[in-house]
Amino acid sequence: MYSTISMTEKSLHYLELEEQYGAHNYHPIPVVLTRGKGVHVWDVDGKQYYDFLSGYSAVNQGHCHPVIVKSFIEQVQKLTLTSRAFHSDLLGEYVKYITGYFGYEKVLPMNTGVEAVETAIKLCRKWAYEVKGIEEGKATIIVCEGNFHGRTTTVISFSSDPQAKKNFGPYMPGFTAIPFNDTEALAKALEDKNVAGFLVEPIQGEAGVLVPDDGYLAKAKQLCEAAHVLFMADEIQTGLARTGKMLACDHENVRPDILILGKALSGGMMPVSAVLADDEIMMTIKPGEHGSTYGGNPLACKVAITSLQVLKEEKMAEHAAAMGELLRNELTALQSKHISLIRGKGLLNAIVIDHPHKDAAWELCLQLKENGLLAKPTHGDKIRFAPPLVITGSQIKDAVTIIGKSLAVLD
Ligand code: IF1
Repeated sequence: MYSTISMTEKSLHYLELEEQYGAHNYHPIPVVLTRGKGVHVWDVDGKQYYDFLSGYSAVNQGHCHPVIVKSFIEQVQKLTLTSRAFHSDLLGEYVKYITGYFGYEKVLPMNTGVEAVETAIKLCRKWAYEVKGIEEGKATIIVCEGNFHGRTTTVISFSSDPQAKKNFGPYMPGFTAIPFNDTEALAKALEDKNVAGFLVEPIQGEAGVLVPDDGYLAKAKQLCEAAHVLFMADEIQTGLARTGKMLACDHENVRPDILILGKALSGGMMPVSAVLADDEIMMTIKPGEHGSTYGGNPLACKVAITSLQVLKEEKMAEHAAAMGELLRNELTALQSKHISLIRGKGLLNAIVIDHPHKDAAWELCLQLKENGLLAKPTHGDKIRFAPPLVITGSQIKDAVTIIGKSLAVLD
């Protein structure tokens, strides 16, 4: 069943440079990309691919979206960084825009996703001590098994993935893990008076696009409210139109107490993340208590405003909903004996491969690459299908033809 991988000398050259001089903390699909536009990327030999990963949902707006690129270039020639020691004429405009966009009183700008998660944890703890009145040092945060929230030492402390965690201890205390999609377990965990917050991904991405039961988020939010506990949604991967709504929580009309955004907030141009909350929570942090050199820099502010505008103006949420349905229908119509499950919402989808060989999903991804489509396995037997949201119906059909053809490698 092993596919022969065609590697040109040119791509091998880049692979070898990475192999020799870069840390070995990744195991990428052997393709070397040099250009992207919309749903497509091109390798160093000029071969074109559909990008079915979208930088793990960072390029929802499509590669090098012309409107975002224009905005980026304008700002990069004008002012890029002031630090927060001084004001800029873009921070004010941005914070007004993004809070209005999502309906919160305040925003705290950061850079990477995990920094936003860390910010949410700090906010939650501060609120717990200064507003809720939990005894200092006692606050706990409930998280879900199978979570992925990033890679800092604190955040991996409550990961259930040994790969992410092993030999990186000692671990940060103060987190309790419960099963995902289990409101009874949540209700039980909330009986502890020292619980300050519940941190959850509305759909678990890294776990293999685990979509919870309808009503889970609404019920969880309700339980948190009753227990005077903050509901914190990590929408870094699920947010910004990816699942067919602006936020995945919108599917159940849930408004998180703390909303965490990242990735597509810059359309894939640079790391831009944000934490949104109302004053009762956000005003617990005072000058000098939290921040970041690059957080809220003028370039990020400008790019984020434009990235959010593009999502709305091009109706990307509605489009993702329609294209996602088409994608799942077309995948189902393949009737492949190698696909045991197709799941997802909007354009955040995954298939589960049913095959005796443990590397079958990896082999399929290599074959997909040969046939012009890039995707990556997660947790062994799952493959995520999450193209940029600008994909058209005929491109979906074309891509599924490639997937169908590639599945033959598993026969
Ligand atoms: C890598 C996964 C995806 C995230 C959620 C926070 C973060 C992420 C829900 C942290 C980041 C990325 C990280 C990336 C791979 C990718 C990933 F497979 F690891 F789990 F998307 F599913 N919350 N996810 O998904 O954001 O600090 O990276 O900006 O290589 O680690 P970050």
